[in-house]
Order: sequence, then C-alpha cells, then structure tokens
Amino acid sequence: MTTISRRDFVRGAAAVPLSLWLLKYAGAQGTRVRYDARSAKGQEMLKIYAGAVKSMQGLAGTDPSNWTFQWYTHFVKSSTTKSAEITRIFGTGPSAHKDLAVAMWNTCQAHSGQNENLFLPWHRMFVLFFESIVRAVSKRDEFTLPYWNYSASGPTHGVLPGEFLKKDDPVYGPLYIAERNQLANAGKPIDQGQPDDPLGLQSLTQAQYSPSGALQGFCLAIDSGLHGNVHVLTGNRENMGAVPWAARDPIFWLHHCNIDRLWASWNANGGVNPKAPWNDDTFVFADTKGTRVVAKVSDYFDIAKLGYSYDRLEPKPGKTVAAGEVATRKPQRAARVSAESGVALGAKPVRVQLDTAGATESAQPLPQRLQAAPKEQRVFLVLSKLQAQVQPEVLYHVYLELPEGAAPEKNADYHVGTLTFFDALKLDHGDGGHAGHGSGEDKFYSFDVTDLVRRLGANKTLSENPSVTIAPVGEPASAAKPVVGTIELQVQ
Ligand SMILES: [Cu+2]
Repeated sequence: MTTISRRDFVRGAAAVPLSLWLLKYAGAQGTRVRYDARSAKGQEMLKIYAGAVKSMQGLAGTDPSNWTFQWYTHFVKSSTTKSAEITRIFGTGPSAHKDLAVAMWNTCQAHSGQNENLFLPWHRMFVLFFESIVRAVSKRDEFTLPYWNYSASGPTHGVLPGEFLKKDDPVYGPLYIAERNQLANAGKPIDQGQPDDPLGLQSLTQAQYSPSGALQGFCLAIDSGLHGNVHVLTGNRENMGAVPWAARDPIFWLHHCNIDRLWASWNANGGVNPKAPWNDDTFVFADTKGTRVVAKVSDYFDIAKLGYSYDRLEPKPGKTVAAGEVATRKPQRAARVSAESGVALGAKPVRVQLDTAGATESAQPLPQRLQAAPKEQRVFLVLSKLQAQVQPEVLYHVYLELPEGAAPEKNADYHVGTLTFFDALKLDHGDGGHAGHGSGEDKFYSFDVTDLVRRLGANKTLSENPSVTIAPVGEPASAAKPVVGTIELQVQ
C-alpha cells in the first residue's frame, strides 16, 4: 500500500501560495535586514555565503539548490540550450524537479524580449528564493544576502568586495571567478577611465515606474543604465557581461540585491509601482525542498510583506529631471539619423549627423526651434533598437555636438550618456519561457540633453544638423558588430 505524505504532496505539482510560504519559511524571524557587504554584519554574511556557494556547487544537478540550477533559472549558458541541458541533467523520464526546471529556467525578465516592466519584480523573486536556499544549505537561519554598493563615494566606489578576489582561499575561494574584467579582479574601480559616472544613481530621479514618451521611467532607466553598466564593467561575455552566463558569478546576486535595494529606495522616496495588467502575471519559483511557489508580480511589490528590509536606503536625489507633467505630453521628433540600416559602431568613435527629415512639422530651423521651446519642455536624445552579434565587452559613450576631431574622453561637456549591449543579443528562451506582455522592441535609451542644448544655443554652436558621436572606452570584441537602430532628438 502506498500512502502520500504531506511532504510528497508539497513536492508534487501542487503549488503553495506565496503568503503561506512566507509564513512558514521567512516569517519566523520577523523582518530580516540585508546589509552592505562592507559592513561588519555584511562580512559575517559573506563568510556564510562563501561556504554555501561551495556546498551548492557540490549538490546533485537535479537538486533545485544546486548552483547551476539557480544560474539556469536566470538563463542557460549560451553554449547549449535549455532542452539539451534538461535532458542531460534529468534524463528522459518525468520528475517533479524536472518539471520545476522546465517552469523556471530561462525565465529572466526582461532580457530576451519580454515586458520590460518585469525586470525589477522578477529579479526580486529570484534573489528572495536564492537567499532562502543559501539559508537552508548553510543551516544559518540568520543569513541575509549582502548587497554590493558600487555607487558609494570614496575608495570603495566601483570596487568588488575583497572576499570575491581571493583565488584558492580556503574560505572565500568559491567567490572568485577568473572570467571577470581585469580591473574587477584587480580590486580596482570597475569604472576607472570611464567618462562621467556610469555607476551613478541618476535613475532615482525618474518620477514614474514605466516609460512615457521619451521618459524611460525608473525600471527601464535602472535596467539599461546602472544595472547594465555594472554587468559589462564586471565580467566578460562568458560571465557577468552576458545574460546567459551572468548568474554563474557569485557577485551577480550581490549586484541584484543592490538593484533591489535601489527599487526599495525609489519606493521609499515616493515612487509608486503601477497598477497594470502585468501585475497579475505569475512566475514559478522553488525553495530548497523543491516546494513550488507560484505568485503574482504584485505580490512582490512591498518588501515589508516579504519579511526583509535594508540597513540603508538611498535618499531622494535633489534634482528630479523627469518632472511629472513632462510625462503627460507626447514627444515630438525634432531630428533623427535617417540611415535605414542604423549606425554601426566599432573600435573608433563614430560621428553621425541628425537631420530634420521625418521630424514633426515645424517651420523653424532646428536650433531656433529648440531654443524657442517653452521652458518647461525637455529635449531628449533617444537611441533604440540596439543589436550586437556578441557582447562587445565595453561601454559606449554618447556625445552631442562634440566638435569634429575632438577627443571624446577629454570633452565631458558634450557627454550625454552611456550605452551597453548587455541584452542586445537575440536570445531564444525556448519552451517554458515566459512571453508576458510586450517585447524587447520597447527598449530604448533616453538622455535629457536640455541643459546642453540650451548652452550650445546660447553659444550659437548648435547646428542645423547636430552631430552625435558614439565612442567606446577600451577595445570592443571585434565579432560584436554593434548597431544602434535609431537615433532621434525628441522634444517633450
Ligand atoms: Cu542583472
């Protein structure tokens, strides 16, 4: 006679609601605090973390607590496919854990063409369940995942916590990965030699969550800005620098813990998560016992309900560029690059000119038009449809009206922003992937160039056909062949 125990029942197809899971596995301690990796508490946590990483790497591949199982939940490495890896690891027969892998792997949002709004909530879920697994594997119930605050000012700015740099160390060795960029593993600031501040907190100035016209909104601004910059500056294209490899590096989790902290900061500073159809999208995650937890996106909007907090949130930036009323207006295209094939980038700076073909009807020449725009209107340089064959492994910097022949790195006055090609590769998330609402086509970069345009206008150096220069810092991978599909000046 066979009996089905309660444990088997939980392990089977039946899903546990998040609220119940939280009561049982997370709620016992009350609110747990996540710490800066460089604080005394954070250092204690890193020691626990290093031991757990080693243990997770040694678990059977079929175990949801296995390191690769967690990595693949983000995305399966690009040298193989999800279905090939599932067959290799689980065989051809059915099993509950195989079902979990089918439901969970390759579900990273939104780096293979899904709804961009899901970037923050999906990674919050991913980090929360990962943290619960580390807690279980280490048998240290007080464990919380520390965060890497690369934006901090002072000597730790952009520097990996030292525990991640100790190759062959008996305690911290598991946190070391060779495939990082040279600066990262040398303990130097990963943004050394970059103009402006690719690790800055500009995204916190966004007034709303989702894009509106030329405004990126907080979610897209932090994803394509700070988040992507840290990926590309930390690792190469078989590590942090590319979506299918990123979650293999133990630093990945501290990076996303920090992104989660910045989302919590944005909320604490008054940012409101939207009510949208995608609030009801559901995702499957599993804990160390293989308990299948299915929950809605909006179930993850409030960290207090999830039982954790941070030792420090970031204050509201003084200057809010994306003022509320700008969002209510429709953007007007003032100029664009008319090449249908887009702009191909390379190892040298590329300079292109914008023209007013296809611009919203206006009798005025461009410089006068931008000058005459009402004071409350903002001017944006909008770049979209980025593509690359492989990850270029460098950041590209964008300049407006950089004088011809001038060295980009010496002319910060004309610098308007940074591009990454972190998620510009076409990825197939395969069966069981989550299509959700929307597509990667919605992604764009947008830089507020109002102040620069007014300054150029005042100096009479804003031309009828303004130039845009895009220059890499460092040597891009020659196979990358990055292309920016469209470049436009928009007034909103
Ligand atoms: Cu990421």
